[in-house]
Amino acid sequence: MSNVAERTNATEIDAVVIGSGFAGLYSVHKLRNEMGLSVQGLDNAGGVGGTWYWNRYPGARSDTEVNVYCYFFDRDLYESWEWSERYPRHTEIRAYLNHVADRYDLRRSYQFNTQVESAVWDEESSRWIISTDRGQTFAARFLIEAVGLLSATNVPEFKGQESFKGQIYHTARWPHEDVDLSGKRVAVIGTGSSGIQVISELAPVVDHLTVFQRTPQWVVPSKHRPIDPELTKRIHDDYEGYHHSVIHSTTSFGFDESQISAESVSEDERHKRFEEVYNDGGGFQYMFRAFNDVGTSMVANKAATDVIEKKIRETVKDPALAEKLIPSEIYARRPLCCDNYYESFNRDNVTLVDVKETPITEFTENGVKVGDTEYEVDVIVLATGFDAVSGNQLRIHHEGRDGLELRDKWKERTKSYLGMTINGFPNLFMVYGPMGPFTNQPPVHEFQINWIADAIKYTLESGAATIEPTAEAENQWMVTCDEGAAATLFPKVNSWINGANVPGKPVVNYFFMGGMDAYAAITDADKASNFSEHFRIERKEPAAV
Ligand code: NA7
Repeated sequence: MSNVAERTNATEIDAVVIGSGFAGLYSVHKLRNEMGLSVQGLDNAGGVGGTWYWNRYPGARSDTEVNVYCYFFDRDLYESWEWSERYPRHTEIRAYLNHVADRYDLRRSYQFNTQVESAVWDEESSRWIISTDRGQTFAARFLIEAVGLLSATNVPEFKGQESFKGQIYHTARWPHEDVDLSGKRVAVIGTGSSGIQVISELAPVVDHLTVFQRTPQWVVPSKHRPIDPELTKRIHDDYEGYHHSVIHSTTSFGFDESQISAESVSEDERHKRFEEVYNDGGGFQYMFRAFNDVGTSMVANKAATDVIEKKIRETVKDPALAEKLIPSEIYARRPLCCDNYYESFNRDNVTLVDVKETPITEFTENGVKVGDTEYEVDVIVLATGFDAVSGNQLRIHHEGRDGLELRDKWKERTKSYLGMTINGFPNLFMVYGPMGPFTNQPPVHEFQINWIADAIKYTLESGAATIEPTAEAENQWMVTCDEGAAATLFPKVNSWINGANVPGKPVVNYFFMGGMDAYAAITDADKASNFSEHFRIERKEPAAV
């Protein structure tokens, strides 16, 4: 038995991958099938899917068009899988990810229902010692954390929660068995992406829906429709070119981003263009396809919200209700889209309760109390979101070099280099970790995993023990990210994007907002220089294990 195995009673492995969503599955495929490494995948879910394993609430679907909400690494996979809808439901996304797991025989590398409890760096052997809630220990040269940007749930504590006699469901921990809500009185707390989808889906089904809204958000329709055959043909005719255009864009959402600023055109033209894109549907499209300065210019931003405001007033029949649904903040959260959202509030069986001024006081035996008013319900749906970006990483105890704890390192700021590597945490790679690009995820996961694979390959081929970003590189990256974010309007509004949705979490910048194209250039340059500029590569042989 080797030294490290003897000391730690661990199973030795080249790499541990945490997570089996889009990022985890491709990581296992890349490292095991393409690079020939031994890989152990771990996930606390009961099967593959990542966030889609858990998000099964009524109406749950991707609001990214499916032609870019999938893998690109295998053209045959891309072309042979037939999606049925432009914005796929959670069931279809899970079916796709299960198909991928089968097609590349990935399941045999995974152990599900397994929570990683800790990852501790062992200096002597240059290994990560990874412990699970099942009492297992792995000693891995490389640790890949594909734990999800939006996966760790944010569950507020409401006074009296335990006294409520009905059921309480969080959207991102929805039961696997069918939950029949027809004929029920249902409360929905939260009006973000998940809330608006669940509200629109449940309104026609339930007996009564009471929506508890703290902050209204700008919602445009998704204009759900079948996949455009023209677009499919265009992609098939120039697959490589299309993929290249996705990576070398700002947001990687696969549509033509505008090159024109709203400020440069007349008010009439602005209005006309926003109407046009609004009528075609899609939140990211509305923010990035109409003009290129909605996220940076107050003039453009106001022009964008003027059109949505007008639509809300046209749609919602009761003017007082429309007023309550119109946000007072600028358009600088993650943009939302959903069909029939505002229409739902015209229904007799839907009530909107504003909990901005008077927050929810408590849950009672029979429902939800706000001030002196009690709303009696059978079921409460918490659409209260996620401890985003860093939440899942911080739920694992990490100890890097010299006993440095990640929770301490990230107490004030979640620091990283490129959103993939952390100073003091050698051979640890995150997919879409903090300070990564603010984009559509699946194609960017693939891009990052390819980069990570190259970094691992370089480390192995050069006979090195470890690769780790320098403190200077990390600090400089933080400055780059912060300067980029400061040039946008996003820091002006509180949401999960800046950590403001979780009490006690640092309200800071968590993203590189300079666009995917720029990010690709920066990461490619590191690769081209053999990681020489921003990384410390220890060229000693790892200690005998
Ligand atoms: P979000 O977008 O974080 O939305 C959570 C919602 O829950 C939001 O409306 C919150 O209001 C509301 N909330 C949270 N806590 C409370 C309390 N205590 N009382 C009342 N209302 C509350 O999460 P989603 O799941 O909808 O979407 C997250 C991302 O997942 C989404 O952007 C996609 O990328 C996928 P607030 O705005 O904080 O006032």
